[in-house]
Amino acid sequence: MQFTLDDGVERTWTVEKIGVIGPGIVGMPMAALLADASIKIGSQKAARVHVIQRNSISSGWKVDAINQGRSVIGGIEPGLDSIVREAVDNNLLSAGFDYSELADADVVLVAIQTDKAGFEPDYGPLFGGLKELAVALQDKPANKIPVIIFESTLAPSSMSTVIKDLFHSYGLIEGRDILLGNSPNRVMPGRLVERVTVSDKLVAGLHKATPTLISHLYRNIVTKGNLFQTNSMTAEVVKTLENAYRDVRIAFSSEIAAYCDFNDIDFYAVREEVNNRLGQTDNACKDPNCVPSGGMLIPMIGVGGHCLPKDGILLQWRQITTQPQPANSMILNARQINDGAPGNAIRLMEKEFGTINGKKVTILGTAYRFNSEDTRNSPSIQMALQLLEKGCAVTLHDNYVKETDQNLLRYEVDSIFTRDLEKAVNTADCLVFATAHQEYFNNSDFFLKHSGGKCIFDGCNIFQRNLFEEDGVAYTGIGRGRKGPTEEFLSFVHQSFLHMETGFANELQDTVDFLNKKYAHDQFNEVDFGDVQRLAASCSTGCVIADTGPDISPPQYQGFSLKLFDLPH
Ligand code: SAJ
Repeated sequence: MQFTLDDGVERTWTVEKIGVIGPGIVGMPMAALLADASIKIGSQKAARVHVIQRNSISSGWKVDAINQGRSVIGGIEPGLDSIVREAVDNNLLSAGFDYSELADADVVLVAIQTDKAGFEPDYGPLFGGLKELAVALQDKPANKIPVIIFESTLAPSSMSTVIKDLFHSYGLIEGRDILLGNSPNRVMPGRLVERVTVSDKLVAGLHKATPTLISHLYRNIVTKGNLFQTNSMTAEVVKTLENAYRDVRIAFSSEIAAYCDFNDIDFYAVREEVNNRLGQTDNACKDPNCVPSGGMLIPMIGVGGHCLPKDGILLQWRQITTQPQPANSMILNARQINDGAPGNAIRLMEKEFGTINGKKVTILGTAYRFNSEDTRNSPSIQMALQLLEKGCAVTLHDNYVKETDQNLLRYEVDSIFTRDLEKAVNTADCLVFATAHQEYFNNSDFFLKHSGGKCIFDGCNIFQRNLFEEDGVAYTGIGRGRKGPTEEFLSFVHQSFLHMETGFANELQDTVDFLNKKYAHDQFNEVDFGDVQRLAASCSTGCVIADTGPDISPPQYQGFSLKLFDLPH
């Protein structure tokens, strides 16, 4: 494949060595799939993939594991173990600690976790890795222009400012010595291989040649999804808004469910009907392992994981830190609402079952998502801490999570954690289903058998009310009211959702205008709102961005309107 940069020289693209920095839930499947695909670009030899891992106490073991042909990701990950084994057996995949191995790489994928610190991105670990990469690339062969692809989530404008500047400070000039690109991951624990293979993916860069090169490479592994080419800042905006909008839609549903629970209305009937009216439906009301993608999402005991709690902040970082007054933001409101969810779940339990103080409570599911070992920002841990404060004897159960899990240790809940289901259930007065692991919903008979005298709180839409109530067991859960909704209420929820869609679009348009004014350094790098709508719609978990509209008062129903809309004007 030929490509041309600003010097006008026509070059042939050759890919014989691919580096992948950070074998986590993003880097591990990407490395394995790229190696397994035996990619030949500009050479007769299949490209070899070399993974770089920091030599830390918690993760250094991954190097040996990969070199022995083992995936380093726990939980149920269909396909991943065998792909890693085959790629290592075929001598196409290896791992090590030494960044100098990447000096002659043609492509480097960066899959180091990014985070937020207050209202700013926390690029500590990312920059640690990039500095070592930059040092290694100072010894690159003169004729090579490595393409550095960020799979990591970046706050909008990062690529054209802090990241470009970092490489520049090591004498590596974008568009001359290196090409900076991004293809933000859309992975999902439990479906890592499937997501890369079938999902649409954004491929972007600062130079217009870069997305074409990345597409050419990724076409080998994204075999059933589309690759959408764009500029870096658009990809940064789309990536962060997808999760920010998910967070907003969960907050929306959480407020509606709280109203329903207070008034004994069946939230799931409301959700089905309103999503029908919106034309944004899914199967998640009935299937606890269906990833919700309809308009209204499903409120649970909180919003965990690494991405949703931070990406709204990353999206608005530049505005928040530039403007003197507090930001006028639905995205920030949603954060507060969702952070309050574990406490709301406890209040709902107490409303139904009476005071919980001093009781023995077992939380089933410690990972933040089903069938996974991932405990990052897990609401189960937050709920456990709040229950401990109320004097409860708390047990956390999870068969996927390791006893040495870093978050169990960090929050000092390792001593109340067990993988023994029978023990966890038998000792409890109250069972809280927090994560819809298959192990739980395939075992309803076990829970029925052991639920005598206990109360059951369904915090993750795992069971239907009648399953337990028919056996006389005290059961409640988020959104499990008994009455069907009135037409007036349905219409209010529908109108409120439309109000939220427009409000979110208006907020996003402001962000796009702000970013363009300050950070789009040429026409190629400008963000177009229509493009953002089009690219967000390619997210497989549903991300319909409405058109902007007039700023009008929020709908009300018998004096109730959503806190999500309480924006200072
Ligand atoms: N949640 C709800 N209700 C819902 C959906 C989710 O309460 O209806 C909660 C979950 O229980 C969990 C949290 O939100 O605690 C996050 O779960 P998630 O399934 O929305 O997303 P993640 O964090 O596992 O992965 C997201 C994914 N984004 C989307 O689905 C839009 C994934 O595609 C991204 O690759 C990933 O973030 C990432 O790395 O950014």
